[in-house]
Amino acid sequence: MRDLRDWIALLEREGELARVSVEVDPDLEITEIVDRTVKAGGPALLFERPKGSSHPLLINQFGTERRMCLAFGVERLDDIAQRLEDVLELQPPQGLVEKVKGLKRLKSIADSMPKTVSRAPVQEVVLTGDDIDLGRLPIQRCWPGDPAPFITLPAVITADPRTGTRNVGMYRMQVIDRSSTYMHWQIHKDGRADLLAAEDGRIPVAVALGLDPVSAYSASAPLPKHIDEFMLAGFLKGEPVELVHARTVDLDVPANAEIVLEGWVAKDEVGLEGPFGDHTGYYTAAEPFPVFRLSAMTLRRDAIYPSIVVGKPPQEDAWLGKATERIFLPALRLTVPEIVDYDLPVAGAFHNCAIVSIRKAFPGHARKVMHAVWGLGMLSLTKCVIVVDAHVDVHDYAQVTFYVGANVDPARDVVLSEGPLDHLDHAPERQFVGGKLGIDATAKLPGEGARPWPEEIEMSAEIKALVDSRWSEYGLESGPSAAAGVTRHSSSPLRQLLRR
Ligand SMILES: Cc1cc2nc3c(=O)[nH]c(=O)nc-3n(C[C@H](O)[C@H](O)[C@H](O)COP(=O)(O)O)c2cc1C
Ligand SMILES: [Mn+2]
Repeated sequence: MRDLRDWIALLEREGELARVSVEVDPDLEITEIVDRTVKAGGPALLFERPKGSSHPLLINQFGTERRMCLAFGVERLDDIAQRLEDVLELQPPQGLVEKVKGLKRLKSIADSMPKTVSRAPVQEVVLTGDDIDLGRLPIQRCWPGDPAPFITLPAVITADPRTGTRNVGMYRMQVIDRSSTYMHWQIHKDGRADLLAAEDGRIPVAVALGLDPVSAYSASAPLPKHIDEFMLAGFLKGEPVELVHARTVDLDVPANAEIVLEGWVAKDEVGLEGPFGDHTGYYTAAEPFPVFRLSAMTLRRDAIYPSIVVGKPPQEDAWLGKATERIFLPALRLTVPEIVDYDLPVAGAFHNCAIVSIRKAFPGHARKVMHAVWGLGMLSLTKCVIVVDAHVDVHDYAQVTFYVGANVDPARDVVLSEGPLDHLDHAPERQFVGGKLGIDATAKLPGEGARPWPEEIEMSAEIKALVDSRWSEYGLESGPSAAAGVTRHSSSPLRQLLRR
């Protein structure tokens, strides 16, 4: 998919899009409609007549697992991770066949690099000076306590002033007036680091709105600073992101975007951003953030404005987070190979809790993994880490609760540590730092100060096979697979809610 239009067409063909043709107010009204739609597992919504704007508004494009899979062209989100794993696990090839396979994989990386093009639909209309007007766009005010409209689904493009490396991040932007916004670069994020590295005190910034879904997702991906998020997008799409040079700043922008905002952010110009009804489920208090001053606004004549609402989970962003959880599993395993799987519960707003299963091999192993998680990229902000054994399904919260209850002696198996916390976490006494909780719910080894560990109850394979084969004789209603499925693969109510 090259652009948002290909994506909207696909959604429509798949029965995943509803058009709302009556006039609807981007001030709060859209939020309430979307909140109900997301919670009901409903379709993406294209508001054709947002009040006060001639541009349609697309929202809830990511709101279900099915749409997320359609966006990536996969059956299950785990299939995306498989492609990454193939590249990450690249070993020196043995025979000729292996060598050819290896070259193909390397080629898939080479083909991921963004390429520059000359045709740019996003520059059909170029507005500068007094013609710049954010008021043309149907920017939502999401929650009653928000003081202004916020741009919520942007891909914010900067370059590291020292190396020139591109960064793309999703950071909300509170509208100040027709040609300026705040830039919500949290303390741990790459965009802020680019600004801090500027020797002359300011950096050019470009904001792309309305991208193909994979490029839009990639702006939210927590890549290491020196990796360009558009390269990840190209790899995941299987075709490069097409870029064109911006009109008033020295940056490249997606040629097929719907809208691009160009401008500057300076270190010494800050103002009070917020409060904002946030993905934590609370209003984040007003805090100083830098101002983004527009030097140009370029767009397609009939540009479609993309938006998202965050709030008390689950909201649409749940599936952006789940995509990240799945896509980054191979990278996580590369550094901590004993990790089998992990789950970041949506209700834990992603940074509050991580459940990790490991192939436990030695005393203290669960503690090693907790500290690894607290030392890895954005996962380092995780407040609570629960470690379980390899056979436990980390996505089944009932199973996890069982082992947390049954296997844990709080006097021995709970680790209290300290470290950096998420920018938005309101609970710690001091912002940005506070406590960490580790719960070791693995079976304990003799070397870990446990009495002989009892055996878990499990029916023998022979009896299971016998009952399977005789099931129809018993005259019971549910089939053998259904009966067996209840114990082994039950999913948590939250996952079922998100699946609907
Ligand atoms: C819908 C949505 C809104 C977000 N808003 C912000 C934000 O306002 N500020 C921020 O620092 N991160 C925000 N994030 C998280 C960042 O996009 C994410 O941490 C990303 O990795 C940042 O890019 P970076 O690693 O290049 O800094 C948001 C994520 C999503 C999905
Ligand atoms: Mn980055």
